[in-house]
Amino acid sequence: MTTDWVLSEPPTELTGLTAYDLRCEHRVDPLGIGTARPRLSWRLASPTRGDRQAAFRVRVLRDGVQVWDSGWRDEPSTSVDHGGAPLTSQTDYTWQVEVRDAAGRVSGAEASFATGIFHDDEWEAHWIEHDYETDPYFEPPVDRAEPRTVRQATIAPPRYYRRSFELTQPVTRARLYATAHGLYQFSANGQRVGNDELTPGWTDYRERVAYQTYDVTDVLREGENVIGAVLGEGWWSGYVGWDTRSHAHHYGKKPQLLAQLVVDHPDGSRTVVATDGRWVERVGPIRFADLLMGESYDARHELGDWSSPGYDAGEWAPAGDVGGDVSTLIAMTTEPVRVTSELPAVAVTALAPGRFIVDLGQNLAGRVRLRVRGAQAGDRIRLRHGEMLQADGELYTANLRTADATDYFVSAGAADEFFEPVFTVHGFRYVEVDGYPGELTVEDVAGRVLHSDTPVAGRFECSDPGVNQLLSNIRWGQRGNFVSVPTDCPQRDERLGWTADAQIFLPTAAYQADVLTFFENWFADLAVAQTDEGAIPDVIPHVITGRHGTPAWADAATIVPWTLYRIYGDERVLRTAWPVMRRWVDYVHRANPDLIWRNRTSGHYGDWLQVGVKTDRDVLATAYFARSVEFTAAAARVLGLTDDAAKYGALHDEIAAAFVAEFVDAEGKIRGDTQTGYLLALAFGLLPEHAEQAAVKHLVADLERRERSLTTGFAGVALLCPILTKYGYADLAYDLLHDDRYPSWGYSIKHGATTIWERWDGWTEENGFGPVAMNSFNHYSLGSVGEWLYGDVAGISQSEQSIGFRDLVVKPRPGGRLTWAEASYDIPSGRVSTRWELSDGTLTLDVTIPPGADATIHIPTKDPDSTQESGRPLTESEGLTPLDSTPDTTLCRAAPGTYRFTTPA
Ligand code: RAM
Repeated sequence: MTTDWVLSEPPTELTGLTAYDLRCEHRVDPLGIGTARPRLSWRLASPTRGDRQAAFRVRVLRDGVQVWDSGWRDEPSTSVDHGGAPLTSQTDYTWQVEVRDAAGRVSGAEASFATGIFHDDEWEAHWIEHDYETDPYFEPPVDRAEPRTVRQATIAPPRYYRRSFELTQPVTRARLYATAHGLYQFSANGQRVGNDELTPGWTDYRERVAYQTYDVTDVLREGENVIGAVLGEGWWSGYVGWDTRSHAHHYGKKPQLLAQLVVDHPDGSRTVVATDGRWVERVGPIRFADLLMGESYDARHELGDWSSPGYDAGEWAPAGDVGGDVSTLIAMTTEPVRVTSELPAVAVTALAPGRFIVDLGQNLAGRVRLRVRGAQAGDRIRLRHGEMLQADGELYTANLRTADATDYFVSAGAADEFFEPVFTVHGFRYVEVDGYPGELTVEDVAGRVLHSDTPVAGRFECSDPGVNQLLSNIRWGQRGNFVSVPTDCPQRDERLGWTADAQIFLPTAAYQADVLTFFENWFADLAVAQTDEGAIPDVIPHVITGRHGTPAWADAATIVPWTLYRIYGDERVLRTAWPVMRRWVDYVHRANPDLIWRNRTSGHYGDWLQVGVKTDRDVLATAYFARSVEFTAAAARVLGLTDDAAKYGALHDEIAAAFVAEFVDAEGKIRGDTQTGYLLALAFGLLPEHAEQAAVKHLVADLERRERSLTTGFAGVALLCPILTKYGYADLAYDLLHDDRYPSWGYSIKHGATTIWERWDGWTEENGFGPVAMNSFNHYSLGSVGEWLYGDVAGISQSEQSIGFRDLVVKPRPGGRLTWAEASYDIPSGRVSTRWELSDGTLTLDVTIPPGADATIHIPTKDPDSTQESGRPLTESEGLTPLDSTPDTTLCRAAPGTYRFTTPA
């Protein structure tokens, strides 16, 4: 287990300005980076108020010899691109950062990274596969008794590959570069290599196949060595999505493996062992594996020490060598999927002899680890996974559609056996264990939580258990759906990178984890999927044909890069995305010269899964058109593209004017008169002032008319609480937050939700389970309210002009049932924390601003003049500059440091 997905402790016992959390390409000590000019960054902490980085110096070293020195730079920046000669392929580097404070005191920190394989001609590896010429393609999955509802025969059993080789010299360094068309897990000399799961992850394999780099120095030795891998189908050739035309085999018909082991010896020589026809292969205990369908493991077919020296592989067959085309290979640029937590079972209920329901207490994406005691050889145990139970206590699986989510374990008859599948992942809270010998107990089952191991970046907690549960559900929604790509759901036959879901949830996701490289990687797939005309498919990676250019979905093309840039302050994101952004808005513009986006709206889902009302589709589309053009103009400004900035800036204003002319009536009502219509217009800044006020009035009136009940779907819900708060109706936002009537977040929580549901009516008292055709209980989209919890309730956000949170806005909003709330969040330059508490008529607000940022702090108060900081008037407080306060807010500007404000509440 790598992390338990909690925010790390900040550095302690500081004596002065300290650089910590060094990253190369935004990753900690990465191996196998793919660029010769990596981004190097660090965070700052200091025990001293007002402390800042006056200057920094970065050096890059190879074997202790300096290859680049940035020289001292009098800048507050906490990141720099390697500026020396391009780095060398397959080489280890260390790098050091020194930071100097205003008083001239210097401190430093060190980290490392290694480059990957930069040049195609360095690859000696060939793709290898099972030789289907000499062996029938399909080996029946003997252990899966049930006839399949779908074309199962396309899935072949995973195969084991191995290669034994001699090393005649000691090993100074050994790196394994590995990937697959399919899914792989490597072993060397009897040990598993690394702890990554579902490698190489899902990318648009037609263009980009990521290889991973592992350090295996300590595993190899002089004499005989063995490396080997088990290879499954995964996204390459297994079931993905629901599209019956091409349910499986999206990229290829059979899996292939490619790997290159590079061993350095003391005399400077190198041994390379690469996949080729000298590898041998065979089937083993995994008889069937598919991401959607599940896995079958027959312990009677275990291969013993198959990846160890001295093993007799006489019966293994030569692997088929299909050549060395490495044109699609790229270095892995983001954290892989890992098992990040293990959850103990909370309850086991016997339904019949040998048949049990296990409750893990949490809906999650992953799989179980099962202990089997006292089984006879050949006993078969079936595990079915589901998110909910039916009223009769049986597993609810109707919402899985054709995803079987069923694993099988066949015993070899040993006293104690363990089973955990390798090449599948399920979305579930409950497991039905059928065929278990004897009594199953909670000790026999654990939930293994799998997701992309994006570094945790934030935490939020408050006095209200319901709100904490909501936050927990949002976090688990993120964990369950950030599985290599941002998916809509982890359980049914879908699990696709729906673009609207991703762009809507991104701001919330970024408060909880560092998702920069995760989204950069996904955006690279978005870029390759852009059509010649400029449209963006609805799902990325692009595996569902015929749907592209949908309002709010395709706009991920502009929203994702601009949002990433704003949050992480890395211009490279915009440079890469620029052509995609421009081509996307030009596509919409060409089809809609009158600037109302009515044409080429593809499937047009509107404000998806609204309840009771339908937001006008042209309103939604045109608002998004304006938004995309606004961000395209903004990107052009950052990139110094003056003409484009002017052109798209003007276009944006014209779209906004067209929006008003077309949709806003004399009373300021927006066509359709729905909450989402007003929210879009307000949030995207489309209205002149008088219309803005009217829109707020109509929005509030609609909520009041409905007894403060929401009607928003995926698009509108993200804007609801932030916009109400912005316009002075935080009390309404809190009412929605605490509401537990249908439809609301609280309604699902009242009924036991541990994740965010796809639909407000996923389950209702009146109708029970919602429409079975589409009813996921783990969808993050409606969880986009998380942004408001961090940004407004705890009060951590940035000013409109700010990039990378350098200009923080600390503006907590005590309200609702809350008596306290707190959050911490890792911005690029360090950690921000806020905590407010109401007690005995006093509001106490604790704030920590890291070096590298400044903050405007808004302290809600009954009496602005009596606000104090650490018992002193603000004017006497070091690091603070009082600003003009309003009757209900004390305002000040704060330098880095830790502050405690108190004020009458
Ligand atoms: C559903 C997905 C997704 C949504 C699309 C329109 O199939 O689950 O959440 O974006 O439809």
